[in-house]
Amino acid sequence: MSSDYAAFRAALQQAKHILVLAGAGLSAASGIPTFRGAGGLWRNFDVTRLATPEAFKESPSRVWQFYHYRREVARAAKPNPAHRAIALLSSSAEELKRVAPSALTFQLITQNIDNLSNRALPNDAPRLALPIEMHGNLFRVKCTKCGFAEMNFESPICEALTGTEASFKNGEPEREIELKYLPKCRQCGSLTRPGVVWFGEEVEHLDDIDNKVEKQCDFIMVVGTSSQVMPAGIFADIVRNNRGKVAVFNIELTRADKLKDFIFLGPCEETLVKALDVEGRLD
Ligand code: BV8
Ligand code: ZN
Repeated sequence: MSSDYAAFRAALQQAKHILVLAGAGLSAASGIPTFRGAGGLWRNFDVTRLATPEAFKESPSRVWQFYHYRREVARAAKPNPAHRAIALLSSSAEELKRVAPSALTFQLITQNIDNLSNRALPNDAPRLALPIEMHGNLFRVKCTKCGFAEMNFESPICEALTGTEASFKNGEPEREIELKYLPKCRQCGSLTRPGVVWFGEEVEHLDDIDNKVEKQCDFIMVVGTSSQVMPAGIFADIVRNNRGKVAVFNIELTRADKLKDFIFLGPCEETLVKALDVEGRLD
């Protein structure tokens, strides 16, 4: 196991199919609270009362207030240098060639729903540069009846949610919002839900991810994730079992890190930028 940047870069020169698996730590420097670390989101809120289909069924009002709060936090946040380093290699063939001359593919798979990796991309980025958002996106809404889904960046997404983020910020008792005032489907008028993957729901793009992780990847960077949530938590092990290289970028050691080839302990907004040798190249 090494934390030697030169050795990392030398190994990256040989890589053909590169994956980045990102978690909440990628967005920490942008002010988005992580889940399990100090001040973590789940520490303050009971995940089962908020991020499950049962929670939404029991109280769509409470769950919508939770996601409205997180939409507003994400909207006010900005991509940080780690988002921009990944976006650069995802969208610029020459930048990718410079650090990984043998690379045929470079793909971000993110567990984050904050939309910051999309915002870090240049406006004219090719479709292939887009991240695989395996847990969905805060700014997507999905109809509970007809399945219609679309991106919705309105702030607030509906009048009744105005100012409710304060109750999450200051721990005030949440409001009880009547169903008829919650966000509605533009197509059929039924109740919509946040377009995210809740616990107990299947993650998105699983076939594509399985193919990339199982059959192709020979080099994975695991950035800012505690690797506690499945199935994302086992991708690095799969790549390792297929004799691929694994590099971890985290501020602390997580489970089974000893299996990894490279560990860079520190804030990924610094370590990842240095490892990918893109300092000074992020506009
Ligand atoms: C599924 C969207 C099956 C919503 C999320 C037992 C009981 C019940 C269920 C299970 C169980 N065991 C396993 C499961 C399955 C469950 C699961 O894994 N549970 C865990 C908690 C045990 N998984 C699921 O339910 C998944 N679905 O299994 O479906 C199925 C199959 C077929 C058909 C139907 C169903 C779905 C999981 C998706 C859940 N949705 N998010 C929302 O966000 O509200 S998960 C949520 O956790 C976020 O997406 C988050 O990204 C993700 C993972 O957490 P991390 O990203 O790792 O964040 P964390 O805070 O933990 O760690 C941050 C890390 O960053 C830390 O290590 C920290 O040190 C580091 N860091 C901090 N700052 C920095 C940094 N690193 C570098 N630089 C920094 N600056
Ligand atoms: Zn509908």
